[in-house]
Amino acid sequence: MDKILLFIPVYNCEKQIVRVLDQLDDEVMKYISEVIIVNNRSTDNTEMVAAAYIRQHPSLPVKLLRNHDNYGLGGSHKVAFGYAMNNDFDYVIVLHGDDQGRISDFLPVLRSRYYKKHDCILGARFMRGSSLEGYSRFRTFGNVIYDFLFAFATGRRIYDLGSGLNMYSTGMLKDRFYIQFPDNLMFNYCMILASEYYGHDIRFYPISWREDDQVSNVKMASQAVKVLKMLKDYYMDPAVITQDYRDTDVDGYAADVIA
Ligand SMILES: Nc1nc2c(ncn2[C@@H]2O[C@H](COP(=O)(O)OP(=O)(O)O)[C@@H](O)[C@H]2O)c(=O)[nH]1
Ligand SMILES: [Mg+2]
Repeated sequence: MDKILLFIPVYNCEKQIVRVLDQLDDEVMKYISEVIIVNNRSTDNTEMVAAAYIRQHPSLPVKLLRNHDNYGLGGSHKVAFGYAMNNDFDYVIVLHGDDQGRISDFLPVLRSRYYKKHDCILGARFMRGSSLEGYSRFRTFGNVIYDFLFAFATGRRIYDLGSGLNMYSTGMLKDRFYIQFPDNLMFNYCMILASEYYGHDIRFYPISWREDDQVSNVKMASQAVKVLKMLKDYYMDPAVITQDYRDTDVDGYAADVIA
């Protein structure tokens, strides 16, 4: 049996976190050894709600972690990847805590052990077989264009730059190549570029994605420009991927287990 960690990043998800945890039924938990909710210093009641859920579901192997600082979404990935490796997990699944994705979309991947053949399986929102709810045509179109640009720069087909449902083998993460990647939402874009640079075997897998009561933190216009610059720099010289992309230095990505 593979030891699989489920990592749920949360930042101000008090309304959604219960719905996400309710997705963890017996069928899903057959494959998951442990769940960590990584609270990135939410300013709402996310932490209280998550802790109450844990108390009410003593048989569910869930821990609640609190980052020492607000590390951003990328920083929370670094916390979780570190946790997975320090605790001898073979794989880590990322599922965003704002209930936009469904972990059950990965059940076929888990049942067939498709994940074992590759370094990572990336949930894709813009692929044949994907389904989107509450996404405007404009937003979908923008994403498809960016997927295409990244495909051009990396010479690989790209169906999503960073959805909220992904699975990584810890073997691929071992040398911690990702540690100087951005701590914000651009973390995933670097992971895509890195897959070409380091030769990771990545596979996209179609998923469903919805937007109803979530607040997106992606500042579309300003991020779109930054991403283009990142891509251009990489295209000119792929070795830029080894640079430090962070605005502020963080030496340890640390978190305490609080429940
Ligand atoms: N925006 C943001 N999200 C964070 C942070 N830390 C963890 N997250 C989680 O990262 C996920 C993605 O963020 P979100 O703003 O929803 O991005 P989007 O879904 O791509 O529009 C959510 O589950 C957040 O709760 C953070 O510092 N900022
Ligand atoms: Mg979201």
